[in-house]
Amino acid sequence: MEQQRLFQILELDGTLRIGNMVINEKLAIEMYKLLVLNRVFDRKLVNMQRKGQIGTYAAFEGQEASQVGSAMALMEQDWMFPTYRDHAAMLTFGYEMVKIIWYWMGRIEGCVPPDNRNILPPYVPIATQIPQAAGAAWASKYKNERACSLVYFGDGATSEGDFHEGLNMASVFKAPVVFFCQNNGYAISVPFSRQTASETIAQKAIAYQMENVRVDGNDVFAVYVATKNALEAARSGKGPTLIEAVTYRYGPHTTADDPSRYRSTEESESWKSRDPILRLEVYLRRQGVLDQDVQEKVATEAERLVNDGIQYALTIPKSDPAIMFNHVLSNKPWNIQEQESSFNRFMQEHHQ
Ligand SMILES: Cc1ncc(C[n+]2csc(CCOP(=O)(O)OP(=O)(O)O)c2C)c(N)n1
Repeated sequence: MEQQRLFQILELDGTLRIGNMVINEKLAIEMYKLLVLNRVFDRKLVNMQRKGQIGTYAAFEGQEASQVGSAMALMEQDWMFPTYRDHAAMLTFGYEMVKIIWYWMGRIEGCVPPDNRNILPPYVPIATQIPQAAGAAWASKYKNERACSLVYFGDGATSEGDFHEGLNMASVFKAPVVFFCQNNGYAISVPFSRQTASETIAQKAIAYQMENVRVDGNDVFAVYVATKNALEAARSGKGPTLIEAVTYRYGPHTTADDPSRYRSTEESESWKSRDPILRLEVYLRRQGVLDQDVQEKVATEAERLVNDGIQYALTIPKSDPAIMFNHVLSNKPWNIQEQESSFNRFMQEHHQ
């Protein structure tokens, strides 16, 4: 079977594949600033984990273009359903940086969406968000709100029943949802070749009579255009699209993982020639809008913003562990009540 074409705009040498396509300079610079900001953020959060300031962390380095490009295509009224790895998407759409840090500090405050944005807290159970996004999109359509849902998930999530149920329902009801799969090659240690016998994730949409695009996930222009088109189609009643963004995570699955156990350094190094930031830099330099000076300014500003965010995040008082019994069920069943009392007794006896 012939493999589906990869949608690309930005070549590795900084030229555009679609010759006559006009990329707005202002947008390209905005993309660049966001890519750099997110890379700095990601690296500093890994450092925070190493210093014991946060418990664990799921890094996204390498996947910045997939997340920034797709989130930039959203409109204010849209809904975002992110996973535990989609901080760049969340930051791009307006989630406050400090709240992402609080989330990883185990603070409930990190799960509160901004007032003016429909951003769900990061989903950890794999694929749960997919049917929920289909449902939210269907509700928007029912209420004539012209809002779309953009739902993120990884290649591993496509093996869950929730993926198929969500796609099926969305397609039947022409729900305005964009299913955005970041195929980063691995689900923890499981490589793509062991995840599915399908050659691509995108082709899975065909069974649901759904539009699909397989896009170069390290090409921020292509991701942006593919997502924008899919959202426009959804908004105009044409139904959902499945986007497969082909990308790679440079680092471990989380800070608790050692990727050298299941993949070679040569493999991860080989992806660096397709790095999303370097690629955009080459383009911007060719266009004459980026030089050493601008590059340094962008980097310094990103450092400042992230350092400020971290400093502010660290001022929050230590969390009360007893809140782990709250916020899941409105009426606590007897077994949870029992656990809560025994926990409180233990804390009184040992920690007063
Ligand atoms: C329902 C469920 N099963 C298993 C897990 C454990 N788990 C956490 S991350 C992960 C891999 C997910 O891989 P993928 O969907 O490709 O996303 P990625 O982590 O690569 O972004 C698994 C199996 C979980 N969180 N939820």
